[in-house]
Amino acid sequence: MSLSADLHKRRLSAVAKGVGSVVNAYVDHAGGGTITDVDGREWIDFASGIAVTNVGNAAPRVVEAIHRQAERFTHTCFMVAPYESYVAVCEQLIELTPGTFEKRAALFNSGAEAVENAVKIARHATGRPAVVVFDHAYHGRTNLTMALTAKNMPYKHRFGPFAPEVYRAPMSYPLRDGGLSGAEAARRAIDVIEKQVGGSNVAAVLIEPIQGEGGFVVPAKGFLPAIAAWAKANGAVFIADEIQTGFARTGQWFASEDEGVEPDLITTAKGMGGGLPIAGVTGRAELMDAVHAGGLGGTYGGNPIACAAALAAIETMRELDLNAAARRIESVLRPALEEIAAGDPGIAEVRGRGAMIAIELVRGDGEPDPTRTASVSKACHEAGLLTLTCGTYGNVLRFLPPLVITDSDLHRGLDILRRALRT
Ligand code: PLZ
Repeated sequence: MSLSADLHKRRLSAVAKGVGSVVNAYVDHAGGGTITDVDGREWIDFASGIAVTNVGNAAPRVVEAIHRQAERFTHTCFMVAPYESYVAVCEQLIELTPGTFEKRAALFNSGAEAVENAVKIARHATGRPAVVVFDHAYHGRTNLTMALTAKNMPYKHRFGPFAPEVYRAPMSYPLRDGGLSGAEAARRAIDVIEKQVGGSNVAAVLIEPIQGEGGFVVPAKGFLPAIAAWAKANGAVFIADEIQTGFARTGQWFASEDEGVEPDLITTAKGMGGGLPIAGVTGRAELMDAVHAGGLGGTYGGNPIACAAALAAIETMRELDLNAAARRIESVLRPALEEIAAGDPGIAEVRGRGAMIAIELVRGDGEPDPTRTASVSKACHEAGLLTLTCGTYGNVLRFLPPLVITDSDLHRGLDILRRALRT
């Protein structure tokens, strides 16, 4: 029996079944753009641990920073005895997020926790209850964020009742909304918000600038600015969930920048920590500082080792210019995928931005094809390419390579994908 098979057997009698894994191979080590399992099998990594290892796995600066910090102290709790690196991460968030207005930041452990806190802050600052989210949205698995997330299986099924005062508006999804322009799609969403919620009840409008789990849905140009403008005009907080899109993933520090949108609050996690759990809420000082002292926090939020890793990850992004790297990855992946799509009627669209690119698979009648998507993904895994699926209909194959991946690994990955699509 292989070592992975052995570990898998142990897992089945120790780990709860509700926790899934994409592959049943157990990792021994990973670096840059590859992952090697305990049997010595190597995968080209087009997943980045779901858009986390933007700086690569075990990135040298991150590893060194973790070592150094672990020797000084591992934990004091920022709410008990504060330390510099927490402040420094907040300074970086303030500097890197769009908007030149006065900002503040606060640190948490996970994306869901950041989203929860952004909603808490928006409600507190506005004194209003309602939160508007969109079709296909993904914001997490905690009780409030399950309510914010759209898809039932596997995220919400039988886990209710969910938090109240969450309202869903239609998303701009050009492939599936008849090609509405951004302005038209925004009009449609705003109509729902105004008629079904009422502008003056809305604490926050929360949106992923490019949807992640929901299918790498890129809204039509003009949609995000129109929704942000509506929020502003109605005294609602515009929150961009950049947990998946942030930190150089799309070729800019944040995807909101693409259309010059300046969110009131931005949630971040994943890529910011270079692999360690850390998350943030960053935004307008008057909103962030509206909350009473002691109103935000948690035992581990902004843990010193995670802060050290985040500072090193951000430094790596700057020094290696990973925004440019993400654009270079797009320049390799997009034309190759478009060429593949041109010869494959089952691929309805190639979309995304930077190193966040996907293909949406459909059947002959144009309906979503989750079956083929799952089998292509599985064929990729068997041939040594780690890919992920996503989408409300499970018919989107997404590519999220680490931004330090080499061109040769990108091409090797594309070759595996081509073969997997043909079989
Ligand atoms: N907001 C936009 O993408 C996490 C979740 C995978 P956490 N996405 C991956 C899964 O099946 O659990 C995500 C996201 C966006 C929020 C989150 C939540 O971040 O760190 O997983 O809590």
